Amino acid sequence: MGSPSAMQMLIKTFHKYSGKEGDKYTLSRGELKELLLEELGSYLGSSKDNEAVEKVMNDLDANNDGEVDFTEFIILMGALTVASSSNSDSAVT
Ligand SMILES: [Ca+2]
Ligand SMILES: [Ca+2]
Repeated sequence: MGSPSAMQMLIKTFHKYSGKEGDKYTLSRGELKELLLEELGSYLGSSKDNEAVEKVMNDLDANNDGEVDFTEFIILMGALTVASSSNSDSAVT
């Protein structure tokens, strides 16, 4: 079918935003916010505010360097997959 794998989608999405400023391979606070609002607006729902973004950022930034690297980003995607598994009928392996 030619549809990219979930992992390829993640990598593509990550790099679409991570390259905008500073380190090309990490998401700054601003880049993460943009990614969340553009790609995951439906997940954030009514909480599209700075506080929600800050919370996600703090949750994700495991090593507290102020940037979200790809490893940390994957953790978010894992959490979202778990959170949305109840209303999703697609199996990701
Ligand atoms: Ca960056
Ligand atoms: Ca980090």
